[in-house]
Amino acid sequence: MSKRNPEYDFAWCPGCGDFGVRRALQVALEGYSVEHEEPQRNNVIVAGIGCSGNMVHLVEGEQPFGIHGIHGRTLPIAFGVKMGRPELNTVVVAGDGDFLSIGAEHLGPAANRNVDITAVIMDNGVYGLTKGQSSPTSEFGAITTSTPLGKIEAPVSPLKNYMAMGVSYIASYYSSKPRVLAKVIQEAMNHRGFSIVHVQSPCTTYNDTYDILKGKPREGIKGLAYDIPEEHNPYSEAAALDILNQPGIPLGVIYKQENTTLQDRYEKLQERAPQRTNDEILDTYLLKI
Ligand SMILES: Cc1ncc(C[n+]2csc(CCOP(=O)(O)OP(=O)(O)O)c2C)c(N)n1
Ligand code: SF4
Ligand SMILES: [Mg+2]
Repeated sequence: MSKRNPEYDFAWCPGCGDFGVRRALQVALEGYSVEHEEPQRNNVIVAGIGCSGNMVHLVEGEQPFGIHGIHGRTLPIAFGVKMGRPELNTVVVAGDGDFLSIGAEHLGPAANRNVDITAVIMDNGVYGLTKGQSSPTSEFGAITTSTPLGKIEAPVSPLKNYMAMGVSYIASYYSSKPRVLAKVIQEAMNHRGFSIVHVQSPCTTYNDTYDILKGKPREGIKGLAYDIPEEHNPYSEAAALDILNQPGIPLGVIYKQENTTLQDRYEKLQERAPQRTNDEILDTYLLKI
């Protein structure tokens, strides 16, 4: 529980992957503030609803602004923040349920607009906060509280979906390596446009995937997670698609694309907009009979 927010009693279970993501996010926010010589309050965290969303109350140290919004609506809220205060570093934190189920409809528009927002997604393949229902990334056949006889849908492929929608920065990571994750999150914050850092963040209570991700090297069992080779060129769409078509969970930056942001285009539009006084604007609403 954050000392800064003693009125809240949010807590994560021991071993929850979200602790590692919190450490990484704190380091990235501090790093970003130092790099840009900005106060911490120029960072805004927009959180969804879920154990992952409780991040906004649990960040320690110097506090950024925080908005604990509505389930599935992190992107519209962050969009509003960015349009109103474009100078603020706006970061979404959400779970796989929040971002890929109820909130999925907002992904396409955000990618298409290339809104300058960074999303850090904590994927644990389950609805943790509501006690273990299946989520879009739960495996086919998964036995959960909402699928007692096994899930009958295939899991979605978040990284492939981001790519297909045109997200301009896509990274995939793992919560157990917070130092490396912090660097990726900071790079994503510096990316101009819509960036997503999709983090495997195991839920130790309802879906403990640590062994599946890491494997058991001593027993010769390989994990699903593997480092993207250093020679990978993230600016190549073909190379990114190649990685996405491999089995396993890639760790690293998969894709980057430099493009204008919605804010760039909006500023250009403002230059072309006719300058009017308030009276002239009001006048346009009057019925001329
Ligand atoms: C509109 C709305 N629908 C449903 C809920 C109930 N609800 C709260 S959190 C949650 C799912 C959380 O799963 P996820 O986003 O994966 O977060 P996690 O707890 O796993 O980090 C649901 C369905 C809600 N709060 N609001
Ligand atoms: S229920 Fe799962 S996701 Fe939620 S705090 Fe516990 S371990 Fe983490
Ligand atoms: Mg989840």
